[in-house]
Amino acid sequence: MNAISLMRRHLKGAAAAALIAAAMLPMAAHAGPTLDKIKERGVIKVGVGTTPGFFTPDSNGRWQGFFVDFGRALAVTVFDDPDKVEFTNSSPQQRLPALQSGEFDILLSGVTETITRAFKLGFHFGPVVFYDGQGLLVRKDLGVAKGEDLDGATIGVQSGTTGELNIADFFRKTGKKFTPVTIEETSEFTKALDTGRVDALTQDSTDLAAKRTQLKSPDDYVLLPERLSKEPLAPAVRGGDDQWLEIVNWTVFATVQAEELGITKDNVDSFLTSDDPTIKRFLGVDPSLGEAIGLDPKFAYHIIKAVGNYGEIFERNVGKGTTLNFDRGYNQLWTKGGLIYSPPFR
Ligand SMILES: N[C@@H](CCC(=O)N[C@@H](CS)C(=O)NCC(=O)O)C(=O)O
Repeated sequence: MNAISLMRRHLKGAAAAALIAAAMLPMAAHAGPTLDKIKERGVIKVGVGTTPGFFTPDSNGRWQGFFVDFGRALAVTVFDDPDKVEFTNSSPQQRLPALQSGEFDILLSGVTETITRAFKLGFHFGPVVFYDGQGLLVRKDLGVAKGEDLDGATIGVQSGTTGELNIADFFRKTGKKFTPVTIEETSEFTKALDTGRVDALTQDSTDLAAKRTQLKSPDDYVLLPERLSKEPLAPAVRGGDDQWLEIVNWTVFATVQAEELGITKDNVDSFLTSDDPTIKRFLGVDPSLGEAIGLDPKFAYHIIKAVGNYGEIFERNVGKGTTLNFDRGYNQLWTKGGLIYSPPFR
């Protein structure tokens, strides 16, 4: 028996009719505290790192990068303006407490979604935007081919990252010894390899690939192919504000759905006259979706127009033809063998 027929059985007349009517109303979209605060302030505050390709200011001081583009997409969803967003660098150690204390509305800084961060620390995560894994960047002259060969090595790890526990687990599991050097500052972390203070660095593999390009002699170092962990990197928000979390979720999904539909920054306008009901709903030509969720019905259209689809964001910042030259790998669409997937826009 469903909830409505149960209500009918136990309540009579007008009371039942009123309750049933209320149960069938769509959920009213009311503003949560984060969105209220953002609207009052006029800008979204985003905590980021400083890795080229992912988040880095250009020569004019304007932030660029893979995660930065999702911040701009969020600003489009909220303000229809990709510039109403303020990016601030914060170390991995500092950024979760800073999010908790309200200094940021969101972290787009390569935060790994873990159960400890969800339950013990009370954070919520949006969709995984980048599937990564922990790697090892080692001095070539050590002649090592895999992690286990680093027996007795000194390894740098950034404090406050998942890397700390992962590397300890790895050596415990393999029964080998290592000396950890825990470093908070990102510049010191990279320098530790340059100066020979450590034999290797461990961190998300994409971050290491980017940091390798910043070393004095990148060719003296190699990123081992092995991955020590799963690092699903996702937007992180404070727990307890469902509305803000859903805005983050559907902003990311809009970029994925666009790629799946073949909609790009350049061709999006040509889709406005499509007869396909899925495309009409997605782009807000049919406004019913936007009305139901309390957002501009054309929010997905504006996002694609401003930053492009997921694949464009990936390729522009870290893909083929960029310094990082990453393959899509797991970050390919599910229709092409990857893990990137959007729930339906309906
Ligand atoms: N994913 C790991 C590591 C996070 C992390 O350190 N991310 C990199 C970027 S992917 C970073 O912030 N590096 C330091 C920086 O960019 O300043 C975690 O959540 O603990």
